[in-house]
Amino acid sequence: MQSWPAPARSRLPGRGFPLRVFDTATGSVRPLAAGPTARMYVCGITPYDATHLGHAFTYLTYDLLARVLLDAGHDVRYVQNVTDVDDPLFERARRDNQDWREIARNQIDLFRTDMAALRILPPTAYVGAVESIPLVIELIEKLHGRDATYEVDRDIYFPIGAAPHFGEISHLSHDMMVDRAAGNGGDPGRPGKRNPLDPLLWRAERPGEPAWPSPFGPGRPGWHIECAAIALAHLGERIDIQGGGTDLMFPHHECGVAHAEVASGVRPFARTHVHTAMVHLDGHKMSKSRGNLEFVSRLLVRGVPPAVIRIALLGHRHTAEWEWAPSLLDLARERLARWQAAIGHERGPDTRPLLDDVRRHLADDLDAPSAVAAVDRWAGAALSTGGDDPQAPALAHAIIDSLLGVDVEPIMAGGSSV
Ligand code: 5CA
Ligand code: ZN
Repeated sequence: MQSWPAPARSRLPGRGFPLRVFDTATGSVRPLAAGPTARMYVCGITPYDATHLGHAFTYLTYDLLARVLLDAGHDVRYVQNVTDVDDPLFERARRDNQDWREIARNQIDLFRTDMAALRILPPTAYVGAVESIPLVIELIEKLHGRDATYEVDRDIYFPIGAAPHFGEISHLSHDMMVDRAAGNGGDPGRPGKRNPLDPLLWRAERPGEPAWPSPFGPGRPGWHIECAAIALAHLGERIDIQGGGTDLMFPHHECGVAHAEVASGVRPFARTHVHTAMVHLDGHKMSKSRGNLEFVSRLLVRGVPPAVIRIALLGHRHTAEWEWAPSLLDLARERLARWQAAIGHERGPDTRPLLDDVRRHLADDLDAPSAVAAVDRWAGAALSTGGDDPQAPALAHAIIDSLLGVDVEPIMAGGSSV
């Protein structure tokens, strides 16, 4: 599947700091300790109701993470999927009397456009579930060979009893796991399952649903096995970062990791589990099911510059939930104007402390708000006391562009923008 165009990235002097990041499985901030090539898998959208600001905040998290790794001298191999075959997508297609393939196509296009507008670094491989069905079949066969599949009325399940470390990412009680599985596409109440938490690997064909041929009969993949198959095939048996929103911790990531580890025999599949906290609106998680959404494209159509949206999102840490409010755009607009004016000056204050601060804050568990505050301090000094370094405005521009992903168009003192 086609990814979106990569934004230009300015070069910076020196090197960034090694990243420390909060890992869900251990519940602690730890050094990432990736090799020269960092491997990252991030769960992509199910293509309907894209791109809301919760999606945007999640993909901004991994954009910042990739920027920190690149700045520290790593290559980044980044894979993201598209869940372009799934129950919620079919439900939406039925509701709107549209073809699910067409909804998926249009929404993936919209998502790409929004990501490019927000200058989110694209994955090196952007991979659809439909195009990966042969990989899924191969992985189910591998699990079958390891005695880690069973059948319930032609559907194929994964026995979590085959995964001795099941539960060690999310650390939930059995009852909480059952509850979360029920609310996230699972079927804990289905008779005939060995364990209520066992996830579906292959769903046999049902009338009115799309199906693909397989050695276990026509049908379609379960959700978690798709991401496991794509990650294993495109990144290998061990990755550095598994990412997505906190809503994916259980059952999705727990099950996907169990599939990968049982199939490969390599543990841990993911060295670090990074989860982005949920963006809320009207007091609840911004979600398709509730419909409390604000869209990137709606803001863009209203004339909000993409840099303003990005700055509004950068004001929040990825580890804490927050509530969207339109007033955040006003604050971001004012902030951008100050940065533009500061960079429009012919000279400015020394940028070495700025570069050091932005690098240090981002390497500290992606502390974007503190990095933004460091830019504010530099811009404040540029606008008040001035500074006499003729290189400073261009360097500040490069720092903000390369590490925060904001391309600040300078506004010259006369008011014209360049
Ligand atoms: N296709 C699956 C993953 S394989 C999926 O969860 N799709 S999604 O469209 O529902 O969500 C896409 C990404 O956005 C996921 O990583 C999800 O965790 C994240 N996300 C969804 N809602 C929010 C929100 N309100 N705040 C932050 N992130 C969110
Ligand atoms: Zn996923």
